[in-house]
Amino acid sequence: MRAAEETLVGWSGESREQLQQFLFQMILIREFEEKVGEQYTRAKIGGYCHLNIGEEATIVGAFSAIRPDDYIFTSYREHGHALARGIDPGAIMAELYGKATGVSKGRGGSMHLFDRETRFMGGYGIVGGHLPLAVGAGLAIDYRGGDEIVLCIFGEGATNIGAFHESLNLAKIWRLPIVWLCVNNHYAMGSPEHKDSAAEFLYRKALAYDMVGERVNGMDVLAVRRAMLEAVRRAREEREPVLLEADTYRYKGHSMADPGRYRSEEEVRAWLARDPIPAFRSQLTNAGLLTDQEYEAIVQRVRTIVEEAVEFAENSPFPDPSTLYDYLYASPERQWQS
Ligand SMILES: Cc1ncc(C[n+]2csc(CCOP(=O)(O)OP(=O)(O)O)c2C)c(N)n1
Repeated sequence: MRAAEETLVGWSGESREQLQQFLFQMILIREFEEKVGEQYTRAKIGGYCHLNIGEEATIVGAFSAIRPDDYIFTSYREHGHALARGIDPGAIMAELYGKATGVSKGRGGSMHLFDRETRFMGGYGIVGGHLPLAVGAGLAIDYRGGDEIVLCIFGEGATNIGAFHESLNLAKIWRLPIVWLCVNNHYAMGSPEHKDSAAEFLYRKALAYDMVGERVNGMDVLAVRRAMLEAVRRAREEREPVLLEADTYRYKGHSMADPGRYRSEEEVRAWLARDPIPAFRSQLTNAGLLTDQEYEAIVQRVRTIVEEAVEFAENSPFPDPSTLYDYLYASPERQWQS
């Protein structure tokens, strides 16, 4: 089997089980998100809702390279990030439904998934707003003398926000253990990247802060994993923050409210031809690391998990109205009374 594994482009020692686990996670994200889209159109899920469909290889490759005690800060497009972190799909779906059993107790919704146990520090709706928070976490790690790292994920649109530049600057000055992962899906809502950014290659923005910047094929799970393993090593061992740009695509609109008409059919078709899931499946099959039966079993397992997640969300209660003011720093009730 070793010989077969060595025929796999980008292979760096992962076992057959681990490689199949990556495929499982990618399919889980795809099918979970497709179900979310379906339940949104049935009005089971409300509010803003952004899907990760197309970005699965970037997500799974990135999360495979970090430790359970590392911290994660991410944007509103984060259902797949939470799944790759190993958070219970039922609790994620319940959060999207606004149910009390959700990861954020039904108070956050799609954009604000949060799970302290897995150090998943959110889900943030303000573009680039979480980057300074990642600096704060990096500083806390440094202050305590820990060896965890922070993985901070954002879209390419966020690299044009002031907070991006301030955060990278501070991270470098203070030598904080942060991997900045820019998920470049080439559109910030309806704006193509070249209309928002003066720099053509976003990873080069790292140069302004004497930081290592690198671009990776975000449709190739093993390529992302390899680049991330090196970025994480640098951050953890050398206290060097790194900017990694993953070149990827979102197959759906910006959010559920966007039909995505600003992209040509040819462009979407060209990216669909690079769909990371069938590509990884055939890579594994050709290397003798996946049989058709094993593939079918993975798909079946995913479908059961997604169905169970929906069932759990459907059967869960909404938060009790009497708890409306729980978890707030200040109670509006008391302010009204005074
Ligand atoms: C500070 C701020 N400005 C504008 C918005 C509205 N907005 C929401 S998402 C988005 C696009 C961001 O694109 P990108 O950072 O590339 O991430 P993607 O949605 O592609 O994952 C914008 C402009 C916002 N949420 N916050």
